Amino acid sequence: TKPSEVTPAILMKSYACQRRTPLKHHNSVLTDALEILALNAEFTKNEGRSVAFRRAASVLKALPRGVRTMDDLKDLPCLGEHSLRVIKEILDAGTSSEVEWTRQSEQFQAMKALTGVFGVGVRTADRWFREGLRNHLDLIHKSQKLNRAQEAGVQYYNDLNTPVTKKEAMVITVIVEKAVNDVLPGAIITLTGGFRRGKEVGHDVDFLITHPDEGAEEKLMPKIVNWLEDQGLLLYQKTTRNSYLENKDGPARPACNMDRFERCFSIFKLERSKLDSDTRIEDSSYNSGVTDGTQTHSGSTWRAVRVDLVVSPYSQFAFATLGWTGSKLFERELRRWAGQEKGMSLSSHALYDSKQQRYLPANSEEEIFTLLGLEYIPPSERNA
Ligand code: 8DG
Ligand code: MN
Ligand code: MN
Repeated sequence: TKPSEVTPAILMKSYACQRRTPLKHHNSVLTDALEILALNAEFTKNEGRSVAFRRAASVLKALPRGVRTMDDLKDLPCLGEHSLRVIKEILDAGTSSEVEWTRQSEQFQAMKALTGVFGVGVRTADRWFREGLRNHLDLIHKSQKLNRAQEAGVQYYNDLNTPVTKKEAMVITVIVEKAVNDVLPGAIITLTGGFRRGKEVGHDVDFLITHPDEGAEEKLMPKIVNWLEDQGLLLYQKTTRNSYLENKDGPARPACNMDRFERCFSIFKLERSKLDSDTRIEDSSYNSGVTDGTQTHSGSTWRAVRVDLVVSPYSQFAFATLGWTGSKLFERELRRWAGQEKGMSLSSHALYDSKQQRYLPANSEEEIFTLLGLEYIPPSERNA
């Protein structure tokens, strides 16, 4: 081989937050496979294994070209023995027997179907699976006892499993902006989550709300919820009040990535007439009425959409924005970087420096990256 034909080695940093990961990449056959195994590990409560597969997939997403031979993977971080074995099988044979077996397995399919119901987590799904339930219809037919969230999850199952389009997200943004500005003029509304990262579709629409006057945002959520409810825009909502206290909670990293902001997990009733006629989906599955007993309404004038609303004090807004933009792996890696490499602890509320024993304030995401000693990665490249 002439020197000019040698592909240059790729310098791949080992933390996802040190890398740029675009939405569209060149290795989706491989990453889809690894993410099936990650999901299955999650379903079987094997968190370590799940993260390992997700990190491996994420490295492949950051590659500038498609992997064709095992040689292309030389010197790449985060690729464990198991992931390499799966990749090799796919490169050699087109598919991985382990992935295909997993995909077909009764447990995987049932767990996927059951956790696909709003309000159902892995723990509940696992219990139901062991009780013989296999999908959302079994929840109705076997008259399973459900909480309020799960009731809504079953009722709006089809809509909630229909991806939310960017168009729909924009319509909901206009509604949320109107609601928030009506109850608190001067408030700032930011679209976060996958849509901020440039995704074309999402499973929900995420918003972060703040106000430049610190304190003005207190108890804001019930007012927003009342406004929305008065307009008949909410099919379901559960509001949780702010429980963050800097001194009480201390710098310790929370056990899970749940933060303590005032928040509302909701289901919006989105009028289809609010969408432009050219984007109207004429598909008959789109709210076409009762087909399997889960949707109680008929006709196609509206659909259910999951919306997450979060209210942050202005002083925590940069941290909240960074924390709610995702991706989930990117967030996880940011926290791991902060802890393991910087002796700091990062949350959606604050950054604490353990050496200096003080909080490091920041007014923008850029400042937080700088405080962490990281190159700034824009939202569209946080699709780790
Ligand atoms: P998607 O909705 O299109 O599927 O993707 P997403 O927007 O990236 O996922 P998401 O589940 O809506 O989560 C958005 C971000 O919010 C994610 O990076 C993690 C962050 N987040 C927190 N706290 C919490 C929390 O308590 N629950 C959830 N689900 N997400 C949280 O910072
Ligand atoms: Mn989202
Ligand atoms: Mn969300």
